Amino acid sequence: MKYEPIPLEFNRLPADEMSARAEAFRQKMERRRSVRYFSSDPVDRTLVEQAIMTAATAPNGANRQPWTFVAISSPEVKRRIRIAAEEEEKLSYSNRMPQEWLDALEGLGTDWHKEFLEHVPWIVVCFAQLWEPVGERKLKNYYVQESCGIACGLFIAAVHEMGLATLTHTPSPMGFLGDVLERPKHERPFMLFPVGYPTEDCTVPKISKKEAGDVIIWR
Ligand code: IYR
Repeated sequence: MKYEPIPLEFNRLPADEMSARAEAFRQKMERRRSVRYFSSDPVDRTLVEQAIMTAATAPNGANRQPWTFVAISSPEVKRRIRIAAEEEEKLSYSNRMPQEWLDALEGLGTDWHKEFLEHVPWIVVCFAQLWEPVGERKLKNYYVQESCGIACGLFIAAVHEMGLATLTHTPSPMGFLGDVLERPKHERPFMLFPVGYPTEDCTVPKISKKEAGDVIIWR
């Protein structure tokens, strides 16, 4: 595939505006929190579409865009997802997760209960396309994990920017999502996002993020 080169639309900004935008965006992203208590207040479908289509701008391997996003508002489907996710999580928390992992999560207060999957107005599931069927052939995709990871990061930022909340939820194993959502064999569930408003009395753990000195090495 040969793509025609076209001029890049790029405007250099004045230095002071660059600093101001960098600071403002960082402050905005620092206010993002993973939310586990969602209101059932409705959220317009167009907002969900905007967040997904922002995700779909992600840089990705060979521009194959190896993702499908399933956006769920059906109460019946949300209920099926909750039941299946809680079944898996119950087994994980009681049998499958080693003590070291349980210890790492202890302070965050998570457990197998996932009521939010039923209460929240939307669940969005990102599926990763490992390959694409082209007639009889399987066309391999590249850097699928990285591509979907970047897309999901942009999705999270978009949801935050529009004034909604989400959570990266990866019930493990999550093969049931392919069955419940009737996805084809070449798509694997990658990440699940409840999307909505936090409840009025929503709390979040008082965690902190690493300082620049602990994150960056300059050379
Ligand atoms: N998937 C489980 C466990 C879990 C694992 C990690 I790593 C977290 O940061 C949080 C939860 C659950 O959703 O409860």
